[in-house]
Amino acid sequence: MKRILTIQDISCFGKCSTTVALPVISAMGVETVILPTAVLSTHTMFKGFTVRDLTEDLLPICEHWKKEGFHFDAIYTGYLGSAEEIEIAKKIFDEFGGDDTLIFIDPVMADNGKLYPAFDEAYAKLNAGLCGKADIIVPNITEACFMTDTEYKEEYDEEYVKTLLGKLAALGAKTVVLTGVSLSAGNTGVYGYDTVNDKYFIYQNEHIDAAFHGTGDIFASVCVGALTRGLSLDDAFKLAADYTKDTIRVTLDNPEKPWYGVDFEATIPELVNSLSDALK
Ligand code: PXL
Repeated sequence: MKRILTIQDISCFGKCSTTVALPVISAMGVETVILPTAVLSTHTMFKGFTVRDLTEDLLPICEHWKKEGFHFDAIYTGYLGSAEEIEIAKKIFDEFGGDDTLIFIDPVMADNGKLYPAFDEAYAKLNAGLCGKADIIVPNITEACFMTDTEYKEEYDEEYVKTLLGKLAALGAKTVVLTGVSLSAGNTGVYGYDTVNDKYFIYQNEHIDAAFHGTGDIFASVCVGALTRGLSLDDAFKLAADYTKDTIRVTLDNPEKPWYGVDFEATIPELVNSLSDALK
């Protein structure tokens, strides 16, 4: 069985980061090892959350793993709480990375033109440095703008997207993928650039006009799970985009409308079926 290490926080309540990655990647038939960067009572979109920072535990945990000789087929980082944790993530890539370990980074820090409460522009630049070490990065347009000093636009054309992809590629990652890219009214999806094969790829599906927290984490978890199972970039991004969209649709049908996270638990069987079809 393949094995992914995911490095991100545990938000005890709120369905995001580790509490999404662990069940989703496990359901995709991949062993999921977690390295929690912090424990929060909820994610940071709630008011008054508590945080227990785990920065000083990260390297000792990894040293133990190194002694045990553990190997990871992929390392997936999401929300990292601080500049120091970005530096530690780099060390972990150096220790456990290699030709047979996919480094997948979702530089979680911003959305809708704004940084999340815990972050500033200096943090965004450090994240850009981390992204340079990746095989694949999956920022949204806001994150890409903060990392590349580009003006954020709500309305844009394909030229703007390609320019952003070029600037992201210049950071050093092998494949750069922008998420939440809408190229026509009513549609949204991904637009990627594979620098190794000098190839663009696009996948668009229906845009559902609703904002739920944690959808980026769902999307990234499915991508890294699918790539680790051996799907192509095109197939992995299609699976992730479709699953995320279907999960938002199902969540909208929930009369409780849980804004803090989507009902991915209800759509996991569909994910498992779609993955096994894609693997045929
Ligand atoms: O979903 C991304 C995320 C992960 N972890 C924490 C967050 C957020 C987004 O706000 O606050 C703690």
